[in-house]
Formats: sequence, structure tokens, C-alpha cells
Amino acid sequence: MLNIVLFGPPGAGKGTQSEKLIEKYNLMHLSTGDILRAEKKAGSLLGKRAQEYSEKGLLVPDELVIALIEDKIKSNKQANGFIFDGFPRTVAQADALDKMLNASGIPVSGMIALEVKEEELFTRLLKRGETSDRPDDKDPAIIRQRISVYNNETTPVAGFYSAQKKYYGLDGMKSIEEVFVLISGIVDSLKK
Ligand code: B4P
Repeated sequence: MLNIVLFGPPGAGKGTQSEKLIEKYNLMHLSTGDILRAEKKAGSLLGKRAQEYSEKGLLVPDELVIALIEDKIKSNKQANGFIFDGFPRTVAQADALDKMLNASGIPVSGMIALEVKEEELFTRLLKRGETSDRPDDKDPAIIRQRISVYNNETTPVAGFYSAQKKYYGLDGMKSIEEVFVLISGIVDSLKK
């Protein structure tokens, strides 16, 4: 069983690569961004609360996303393993995830980090904003805010997994297919 944390700044390719990984490795995809957007669409209280933060480019409070992930892990005990996409985004979230997974006896196998330059993130997100219904991709000021939040609040999560010797960084500037080959190489080595 594998538990993979897919890590990187907004627009690094986490969602894109997750779709390919779930198909190849039969893992369950848990994207906090997707779950929060689904809650918003359904008009739930949680979705409304989350929207107040995400539309400003801020992180949704830890207690909300931790509870969300805990619920998904508990209700999917039959899963062959998980891909955590966009979670954890703070050290408090990483700590909570460790506790949840250690309790189930299957800890995080590794963190795979997509390393992409800031100018490229802007280009990708604004391009997606032309066609998607995501308001957080349309405004350059909000994108700047998301990248700044990533630099200040999320990058320490890489140190959290490095300290456990579970950090695997790769060049996310390459094409989608080339990045997928690199990720698959890491996942295959973690399976052994
Ligand atoms: P997310 O949904 O996680 O959004 P994201 O960081 O923008 O990444 P995403 O996975 O969607 O994009 P991708 O890089 O694949 O989060 C949205 C918001 O939800 C956050 O700002 C926050 O408010 C909230 N939130 C989510 N999780 C949270 C948590 N744990 N704690 C607190 N708050 C949380 O792709 C971007 C674009 O690049 C795509 O158009 C894609 O086609 C393109 N692309 C990908 N790879 C490429 C490549 N190699 N080359 C060229 N283009 C590529």
C-alpha cells in the first residue's frame, strides 16, 4: 500500500499528475481543492466558509481541512492507498496527517515535489483561468497572493518530510508526459 503526498506551488501540476497517477496505480485521489470546490457547488456551509478564504488566495483554516481529510480516510478503508493532492499545506496539517496514517499502520510513503519557476506558474494559472470557472485563476493579484502564501506557509512542509527522509523533488518545468515519467520512477521505487 502506498500513500503519496503530491506537493508543489499553485499551478505546479499536482491535479494534472494526480489524474494520471490514479489511473496507473489504482490509488484514491484526495484533493482538498477539489473537495472544497465540490462543497461550494453543493452550497454547503463548509463550502461557503472555504470560499471566503480561497477567493482571496488564502488557505482555508487547518481544522476544516484536517477534519475533511480524516473523514475521507476513515470512509475509504478499502482503498489501495491515497494520493494527497494539495494536502498538507501547513506543518500543522502534515503533523495531523502523520498521526492519522500512523494510527492506521500505513504512514506516508513519500512526498513528491514538483519544482516550477514562479513566472511559469503565473502563465499556467492565467491560461487555465481563461477557460475554467475558477475565480482564483483569473486575477493576477490573487495568483500572486496564493504564491506568497505558498512561500510563507507551505514550503516548511517540505522540511517536515525531508527530516523523515521522504522528500523527492523533481523538475516540474518539463512537459506533462516527461514529469509523469519522473514521478512514476519515484513511485515504482517506493513500491519496492
Ligand atoms: P488547489 O485546488 O489545490 O489548486 P492549485 O494549487 O491551483 O493546484 P491545481 O492542482 O489545481 O493545478 P495544477 O497545478 O494541476 O487549491 C485551491 C485553493 O483551495 C487554495 O488556494 C486554498 O484556498 C484551498 N485549499 C486547498 N487545499 C487546502 C489545504 N490543504 N489547506 C488550506 N486550504 C486549502 O495545474 C495548473 C495548470 O497548469 C493546469 O491548467 C494544467 O493543465 C497546467 N499544467 C500542469 N502541468 C503542466 C506542465 N508540465 N506543463 C505545462 N502546463 C502544465
